Parts: sequence; structure tokens; C-alpha cells
Amino acid sequence: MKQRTQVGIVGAGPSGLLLSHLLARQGIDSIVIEDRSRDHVENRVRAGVLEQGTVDTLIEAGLGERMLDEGLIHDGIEIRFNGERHRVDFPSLTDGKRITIYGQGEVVKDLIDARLADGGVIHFEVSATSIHDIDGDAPVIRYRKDEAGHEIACDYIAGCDGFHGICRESVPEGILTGYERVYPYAWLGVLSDSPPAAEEVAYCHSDRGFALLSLRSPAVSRLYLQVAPDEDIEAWPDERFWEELRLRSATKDDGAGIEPGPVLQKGITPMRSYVVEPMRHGRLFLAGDAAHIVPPTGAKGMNLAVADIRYLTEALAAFYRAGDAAGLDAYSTRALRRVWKAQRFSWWMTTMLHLSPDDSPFDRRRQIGELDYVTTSVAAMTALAENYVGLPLDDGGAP
Ligand code: FAS
Ligand code: PHB
Repeated sequence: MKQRTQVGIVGAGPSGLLLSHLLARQGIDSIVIEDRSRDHVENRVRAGVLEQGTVDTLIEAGLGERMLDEGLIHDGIEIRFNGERHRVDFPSLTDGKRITIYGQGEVVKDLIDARLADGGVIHFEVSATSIHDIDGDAPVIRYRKDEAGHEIACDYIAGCDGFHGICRESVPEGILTGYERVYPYAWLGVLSDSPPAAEEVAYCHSDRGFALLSLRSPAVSRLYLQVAPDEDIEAWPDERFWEELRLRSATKDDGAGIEPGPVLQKGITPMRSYVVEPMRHGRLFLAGDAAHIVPPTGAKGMNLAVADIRYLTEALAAFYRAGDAAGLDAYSTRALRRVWKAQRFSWWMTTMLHLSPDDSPFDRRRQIGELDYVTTSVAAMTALAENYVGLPLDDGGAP
């Protein structure tokens, strides 16, 4: 079937869905294609922390109702090391900004519901996606569904298909440059039907490795352990996971407050930093994980995707409204400024909190020195807080 739209979007994760929703509010039509099922994308367990800017974006876009009702507003995080707990407050250090705990799957559900209620077009469970003529002025997306070939003719294509998608790979050789750092550890993540171990997100440094205590609701915990990058998940029966989490997060004053419960999901996420430059080629724009990956320690992944989409929506709206292509030409440079700042913060949080196998005894002592500085200096806590709640979305325009 041949279809026509203004913006063809590959991927129905937070990037693709938010772009389709924000474009529709500007009167710009789009078609989203997605290779997994609706149920799969809605129930993938991923991000949990929304920056202030992400929350504001969703509210402004009419998507705030359930998030404000069910999301948990937090005023800070905890950092634990040497058996002590330290709190970093956000509002007092960032002129009132906070974070909201609301699972990525919930954001995706709200976006899909909104798009379909507004008559938006999302084709789930497609296959054999390909994109063509991105160097010309009539790009095309092709895919298969229900044993038939389909085509979408569009003005622009948004590659919102994540790190393993096809859009970035469709740019001709020699045009893109990838920058990557792979970390010598991974995260073993567990979603459990058990009350949160800490009132706020707690980052735990220990001689046994890193642990993270997070949550999804007052009854559902999201918990992580640093493991080897090639860790076998079978080596982690629930009992072992709970015991290791307790050991790594325990503090001198009251143990670790860990209350085991039924494990709902368990998985291992590799840790890498990745950026591709530029984030545009011809009629193709890359956004979200299709263009960059951060180690989840800084809780930046999905929030960065939202910033990309805000910038891309602004640029496309200016083009369709007044034929002004300046924003489209500046998109990559503008988005990359924020991406690299988030990469720095995510790398810093990751290396400060994780034990690296090639750390020397000096490195281990220096790491404790850094944690001690960060948790006792107002200047250092302010730097952490302003990055964690999210740097200003309005960057004052591209350089
Ligand atoms: P996504 O990967 O979410 O979405 C891309 C979509 O494109 C997918 O639905 C995919 O099925 C689809 N697609 C791919 N190829 C396609 C094709 N050829 N045709 C059609 N569709 C195609 N971030 C955090 O902040 N905190 C976390 O704790 C965290 N945990 C994570 C755990 C895992 C296992 C992963 C992979 C990521 C995690 N992230 C986390 C990052 C994550 O939240 C991303 O930043 C976020 O999903 C980015 O959204 P998108 O750019 O939409 O990419
Ligand atoms: C989560 O709740 O999934 C989460 C919280 C903080 C992070 C990463 C993940 O840094």
C-alpha cells in the first residue's frame, strides 16, 4: 500500500511517539512504524526518572494527567558509601526543580493512547523496514506487514529506531562519525513486587560493587547490581540477588531496609556511551537512542530523547509554518551540545560509583575522595543536582 505523509517516523519508543504527538499539535502529519507489538513497547522495562524538563514537556503537550496522578515527585537522591548515607537535595540547589518517578512504559502507554485517540497512524509489528532517497527531496520508507509490501512517501524521515535500528545504518559510508566508550561492567536489573528499599533513589558504592535502589510505585521496586559485562543471568537466582543487594546497600545506622519480594522481571543491560555525529543527513534526522546511548547511571537516556524531540519539533514547525529551514540546519549542532553535556555527566556518575577491574589502589582511594567531596561540598552537590534534574532545555540557540 502506498501512503503519503509529511514526516515518516521509524520507531514507536518515547522518541518516535513524542515526535508524532508534538508534530500533530503543530498541524503536521506523520506516520509511525514499529517492528514490535504495542504490548511489547508498552511493557518494556526501561527508564524510570523524568527530568523536570521532561515533565514540563509532557504537561505542556496535554500528557500530564496520569503522570501527575501516579508519578512520584522526589526532591533528591541518596548517595551511600563507606556505610554512610548522604542526601543531595534538588529544590534548594536548583531553584525549585525536582524529578518525577514514572516508568518509561507508562509514558509510552500515555503517548500511544493520545496518538490513537487523535487519529494518529502507528503501524505495529512491521518487518523489513528500509529507508531510501534520504539524499534527495522525496525520501521513502518501505516495510512489510500482513505479507504485503508498503511504502510511505514523505518530506522528512525521523530515525527514532533506537541503538539497534536501521536508520543510522542507512546513511552512506563516510558521512557519520561514531564516538564510543564501552564500560567493563553491566547492570543486572530487577523489577520486584516489593516495597522500595529507600524513600528516594539511592546510589550505593561498596567494596563489592555498585547497587542502585529505585522504585516504580510505593509497592514496586526497581533495583540494580553492577555485574561483569558477560555475566550469566542464570548465576543470579533471586536469593543471591537479594543478599548481594543487602550487602552492597547496607549502612551503619539501619542495615539496608531491603524487603525481598516476587521478582517480576530480571535482565542485564550493557553499559556504553555512544554518540553519532552529525544527527542529520539530508532528509533524515536521528533522535534518541538512534543517535546516542548513555550509561543509565545518570538517568539521562529517555530525557535526552525528549530534548532531541523538542528541538526537532521546533525546527520542523518553523519549516512548515514559514519555510524557515534554519532550525533544521541547526538541529544536529543544537542537540549535540546537550547530548555531550549529558554524556559527560553520565560518564562521571558511572565512573565515580562503579568499581572498575583495572582500578589501582590509588584509584579506589581517589574514588572515595570524590564521593566525600561531592557529598560535603555545596558547589559539588549543586553541579550534580543541576545535571540530574536536567540542564535548561532552552540553550539560548545553537552556537
Ligand atoms: P527506543 O529504543 O526506546 O525505541 C526505538 C523503537 O524503534 C523500539 O520500539 C524498536 O522496537 C523500534 N525499532 C527498532 N528498529 C526498528 C525497525 N527496523 N523498524 C521499525 N521499528 C524499529 N534510560 C534511563 O534513563 N534509565 C534507565 O534505567 C534505562 N534503562 C534501560 C534499559 C535497557 C535494556 C535499554 C535498552 C535502555 C535503557 N534506558 C534507560 C535508555 C532508554 O530508556 C532509552 O533512552 C529510551 O528508550 C530512548 O527512547 P527511543 O529513542 O525512543 O529508543
Ligand atoms: C530507574 O528507576 O530505572 C533508574 C533510576 C536511576 C537511574 C537509572 C535507572 O540512574
